Amino acid sequence: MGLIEDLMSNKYLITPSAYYLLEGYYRRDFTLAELVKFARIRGTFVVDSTIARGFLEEKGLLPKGTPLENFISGARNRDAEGEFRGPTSEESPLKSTSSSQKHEESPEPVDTSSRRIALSEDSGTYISTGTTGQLEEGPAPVGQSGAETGELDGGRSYISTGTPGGESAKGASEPFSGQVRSQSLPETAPPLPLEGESPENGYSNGTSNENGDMSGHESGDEEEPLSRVVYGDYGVPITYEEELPKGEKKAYTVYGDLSLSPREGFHYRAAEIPNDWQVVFDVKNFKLSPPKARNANGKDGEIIVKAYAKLFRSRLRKMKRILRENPEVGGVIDIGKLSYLRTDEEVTIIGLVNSKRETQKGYMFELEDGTGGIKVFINRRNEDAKKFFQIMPDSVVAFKGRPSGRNIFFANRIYLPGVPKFRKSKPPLEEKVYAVLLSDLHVGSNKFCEKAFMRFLEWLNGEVNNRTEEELVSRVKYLVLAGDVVDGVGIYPGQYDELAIPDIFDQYEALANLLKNVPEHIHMFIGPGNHDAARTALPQPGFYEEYARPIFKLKNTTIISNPAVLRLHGRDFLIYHGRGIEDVVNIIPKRSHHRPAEATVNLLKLRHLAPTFGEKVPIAPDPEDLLVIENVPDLFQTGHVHVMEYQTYNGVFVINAGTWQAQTEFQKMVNIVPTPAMVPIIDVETAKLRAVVHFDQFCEGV
Ligand code: D5M
Ligand code: FE
Ligand code: ZN
Repeated sequence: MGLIEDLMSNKYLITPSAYYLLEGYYRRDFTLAELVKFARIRGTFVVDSTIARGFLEEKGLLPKGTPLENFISGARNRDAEGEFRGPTSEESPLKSTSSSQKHEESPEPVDTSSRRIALSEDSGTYISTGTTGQLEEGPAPVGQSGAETGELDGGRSYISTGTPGGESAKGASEPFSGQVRSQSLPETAPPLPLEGESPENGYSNGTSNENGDMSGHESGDEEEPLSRVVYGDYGVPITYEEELPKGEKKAYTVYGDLSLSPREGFHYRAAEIPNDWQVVFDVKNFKLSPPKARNANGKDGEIIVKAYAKLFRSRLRKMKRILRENPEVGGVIDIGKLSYLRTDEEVTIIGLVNSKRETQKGYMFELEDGTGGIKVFINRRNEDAKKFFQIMPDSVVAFKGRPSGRNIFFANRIYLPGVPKFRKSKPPLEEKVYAVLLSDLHVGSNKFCEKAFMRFLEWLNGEVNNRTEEELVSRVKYLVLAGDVVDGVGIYPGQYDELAIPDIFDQYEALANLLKNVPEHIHMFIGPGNHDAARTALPQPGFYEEYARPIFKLKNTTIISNPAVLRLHGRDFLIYHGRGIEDVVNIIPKRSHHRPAEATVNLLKLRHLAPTFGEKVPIAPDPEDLLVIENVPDLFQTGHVHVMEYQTYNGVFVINAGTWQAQTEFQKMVNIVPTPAMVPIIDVETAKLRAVVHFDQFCEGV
């Protein structure tokens, strides 16, 4: 048994990057018990690269302070998930937990050497991996300023269908039966007919399922290599197959025989409406060459500063522009010029929040703007003080107030970049057109709800239950897939056991074989997520064509980046896989994986898709920050957390498209409860929800 299996049998997990760091030493230089003890003392059951590195250092196998990249590229010629790490949190001089800084009201002048993010290229400062502070519970005022919460339970009715054909990949041939539950927004949708109204009307079972076998091919041939590593950008391993026991054969379908065509006589109004779409923002249109680091033997973290300095300068520049659009943000002055002011003058400063913490009487921030850094204090009695909880480290905000002589700025207002409350309405459309928003199909997982997805494909092909559904299907003109379109291979420990298709090439082939059955007049947009064969770090320009070729060949399909902005009939749809939600949940009190729309609103208010550096989301050291939400979209779609939810915030429709994967063993361990196989349909004209169609009853027991 290998390291992964040994750890798992002890209920420990290991990330791929940590695995690559440790595997060469396992059993030769350390035992399982030593590693488990090391992780246990640190209170984690996940061995990640920080734990692995600390462990190797303690064992004397890795010289203390060796930059990870150096160690890996020199000694092992591998990189670790694009993780660029400075000192670990224990070494960070800026631990910003409230306990370490208790009762401090008038702190000493800012020490520039301890700033987390250097904006200047020659600065000798560095970025810590960032304990961003155990924030104390406090009011979390999201939903203020006119947020409306979507009503999920409105207008639900149940319509029974016939017995749609379908077959599991395992070859079971009994037809499944069930219901399609359509859910429409009460104010926009006509009432749905009730049970039994026209269930079997024109329903055809003549899909390929009837002809039986959809089996693709067999894999796992003894002649094939038993494990494989594929390297992406920066030498990051993107996929690998764990070793198969010798001789084991796996048979699985790639849906090669699935062939649906539109129901005869079904009228697609959308096919007659002219296409009107544009990709207005795509990461591929920017030149993203990684910064050159000739020598990694400099001071700890120096490389990281150099690599990311441009990115943070770009962030600051873009956010300043956004903040200045707010008419209340006036009299902006560089932090470096504050000392020239008379102390009673009220001014506004804009900067990157390097750290924040709670003090006895209020909240303290460290702010930096490229001309200098300063501590900012706001009293807890101030109405704006509660915005403290919404500010994620490394985001950019503005403070209005007065500087004191002691290098401290006393703020009385805080401005988040935010979203204007009112916007010009867009001209109406001549005809209704709809867009279907999907995410996280995870094709290749044995938890992929294939029956439900096939039923959905049949539905798009006109196998509808009533007039309301007919109208919906008839006007669907666009279909968006926001990442994790396949399950990938080697994404998390133990994933192999849950793969129906253990080969990344076959997974994309399977996906393409499914999507071939989307009616041709529907234009598809497909972007990557963290399970896909793509650069792991954000932003993700697209899929690696070599692995995902079948989806590049699909008709009427545009491969988009993550993030991307689509303009459909003049409405801007921001499409983002959504990893940033994880950081929101970890940093902002009261946010939860189960309420992704709320968390997404927090990102929108900060106008950034992944503000915090060094936490869950790997961010590439690109010269430009492409994760700034420069223009407010009409609709903001995410995925990733596998929960369908939506709300409207200041006119922006925010929606998480959910998933097509039932709960995995890994998600059970971390208590993630997905809501699979729910299809939100968007009215493009209003960029808001038209209906949610349920296929989840076909996903039970997956
Ligand atoms: O993410 C599916 C869900 O699992 C999403 O809520 C994030 C969560 N997730 C993913 N990786 C981790 C780790 N390492 N720890 C805790 N939670 C995690 P997906 O991207 O589909 O795997
Ligand atoms: Fe996912
Ligand atoms: Zn994901």
